[in-house]
Amino acid sequence: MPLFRSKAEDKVRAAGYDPARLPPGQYLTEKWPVLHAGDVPKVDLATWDLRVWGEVENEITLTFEELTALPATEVTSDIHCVTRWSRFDAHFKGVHWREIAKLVQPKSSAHFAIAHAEAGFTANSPLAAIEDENALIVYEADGGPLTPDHGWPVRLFVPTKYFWKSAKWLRGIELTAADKPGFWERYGYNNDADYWKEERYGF
Ligand SMILES: Nc1nc2c(c(=O)[nH]1)N[C@H]1C(S)=C(S)[C@@H](COP(=O)(O)O)O[C@H]1N2
Ligand SMILES: [Mo]
Repeated sequence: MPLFRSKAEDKVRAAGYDPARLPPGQYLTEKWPVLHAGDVPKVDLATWDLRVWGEVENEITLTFEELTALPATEVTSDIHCVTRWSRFDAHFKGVHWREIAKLVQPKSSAHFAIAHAEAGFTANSPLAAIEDENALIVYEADGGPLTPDHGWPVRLFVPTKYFWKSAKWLRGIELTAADKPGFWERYGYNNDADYWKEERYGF
């Protein structure tokens, strides 16, 4: 799609960004679209917790207070959705995996991170993808708490993959030895989801 590509790149240039930041088949949007299956869950912070379990030495369950008391990290990174919109310089604040890893001590057999969200939603990534410098367990976006639509109180951000791997309404992270395709992956989305390779659908 050379014509689409050049128009999309022109828009990126006009917005003052380097067009090399736009993965193939994507276009830049200034908005932050809302996308998910099902309804926005009603979450009660008083009973909310985040469990980390599986191939770890110590399983943990953190309350929202305990999570937000851990050292915070701020990340500015680009979002690329499989439906072709990209949003540049999204700003997230939250807890980096390294802080969680100190508490749970992943075993050497831990190769995959399965994000578990409200209503049974799951999303799988290699553990390396959530160890990425810019990956984050997010509780603030663009300078304020997440909105319910975008995953309040806590969502995941997996910067190296299409955005469907970034589970909203996160409730747990399970470390596994073997991969376990998540909700969208079972629906036909590509398991690897590398936006530079346009791994959108199928295998
Ligand atoms: N819990 C949950 N998280 C989810 C989804 C979902 O259906 N349920 N959809 C994913 C998809 S397909 C996308 S594109 C992003 C959209 O996030 P946003 O609405 O904040 O833009 O959330 C991802 N996280
Ligand atoms: Mo999506």
